[in-house]
Amino acid sequence: MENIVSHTAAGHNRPEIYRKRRDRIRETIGDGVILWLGNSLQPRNYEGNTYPFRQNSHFLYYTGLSEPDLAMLSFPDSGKDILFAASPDMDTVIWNGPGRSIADLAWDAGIDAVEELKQLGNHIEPAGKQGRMIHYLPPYSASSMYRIAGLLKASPDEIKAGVSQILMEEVSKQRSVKSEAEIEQIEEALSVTDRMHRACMAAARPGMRESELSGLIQAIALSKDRQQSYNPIVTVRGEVLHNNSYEGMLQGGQLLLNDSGAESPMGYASDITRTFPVSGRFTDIQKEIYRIVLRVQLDAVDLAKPGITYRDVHTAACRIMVEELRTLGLMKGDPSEAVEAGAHALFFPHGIGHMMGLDVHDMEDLGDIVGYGKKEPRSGQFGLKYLRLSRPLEPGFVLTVEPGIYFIPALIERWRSEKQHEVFINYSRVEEFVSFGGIRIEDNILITSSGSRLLGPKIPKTIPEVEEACSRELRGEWPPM
Ligand SMILES: [Mn+2]
Repeated sequence: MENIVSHTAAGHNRPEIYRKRRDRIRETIGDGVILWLGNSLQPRNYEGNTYPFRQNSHFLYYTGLSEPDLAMLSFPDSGKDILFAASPDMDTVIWNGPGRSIADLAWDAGIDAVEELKQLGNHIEPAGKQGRMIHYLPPYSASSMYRIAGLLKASPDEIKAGVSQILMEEVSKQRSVKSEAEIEQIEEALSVTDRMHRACMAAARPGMRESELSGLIQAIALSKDRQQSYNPIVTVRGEVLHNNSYEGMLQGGQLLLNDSGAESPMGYASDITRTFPVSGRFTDIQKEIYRIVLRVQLDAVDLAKPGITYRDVHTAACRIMVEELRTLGLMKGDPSEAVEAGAHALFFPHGIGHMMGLDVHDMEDLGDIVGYGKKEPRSGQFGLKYLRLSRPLEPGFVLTVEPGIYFIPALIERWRSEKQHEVFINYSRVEEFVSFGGIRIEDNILITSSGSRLLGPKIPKTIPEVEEACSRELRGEWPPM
């Protein structure tokens, strides 16, 4: 178990944490050389005008270093690591400042040996000639692909084919179980996210634009020098699952869906969704649908514990949803059969949740190794194919629990015309809801030895809590709330 690290305590025991993480991965890999590439700045519209920098999460996990253009080699046989960084030239110092020295970076990461970045190839070449395996993870950006291809003198196709399966598996195993230090980071991120969501509920009113609320919640994070874990979804069109436009105008009677979360100082994600009435009061029919989503969410949280598969939690959640939708007359027939057939996916076309850590969809760059067992391929069924986590839960996993009910006009129209699942769906009743929008409720939980624990502060979630939070006034100080 790692010690709890406080980001305010000048990171005095950080080097030890990263050294231990690398010791473990070196021991499990056993031989060869592990190549870790940090990220580079990415151009926005020309090379000198870049997106805000975000470090590669694996590099962050094993070094804690968040500067661009770093690399590391780990040698399992000797138990050593070498950090590679470029010494700044005078132009860089003038335009970007001197930055931290390579020696300081290495010290913070607990690495004993440093080299100039341009020497990296000179260390890889002899290893390759000696026939030693070069382990690397799949590059997800074109620039990393280009760098690895150059270093290993191979084509992008060869690089894709040559990724280290064992490294992917061991990294996934190690990063899936969160330490206390990591949980502390996630809860720290959630404390900012709590304020983002409360401020959004308090500020929203008819006549506003979605962009004003999106700007407000991002300002709260930015004023604490935090990025968002992902592009926030702030929309009155909640049925568009990843709606990334903010041009909609808020109208009385509509619901606003806010799916957003700040990053922690060390880059950990948070991922929270709340849906609330623009006018501050739910209508009766909104209450009905909201109550169902909330019940499904609470029941799924209750079910999550070590040993149960997340696929079973997902299936149970879908069944409860169908039972409830039956009482509203939207569905009919046997709930288990309806879920088996995938009929519920008309209303709930995604999975119940995913792993979360340094990435909001933790380690999605490693593919289904993270969320699925070796003998369990992902389903191709509509809806179920978006279940990102299926495997048995273990203590230390951090997950999102995020059911939703959506009325997607194009999908309803398509299914109705194709007479899909007519035994389970009452289309004439569904038509009455076609302009309803969508509701999602999402929290982040930690799997404990006996069950689960909700992470972070309690963010308004029940109908009375949400209506109370909507009735508040934003306070005058900056940042609000
Ligand atoms: Mn999520």
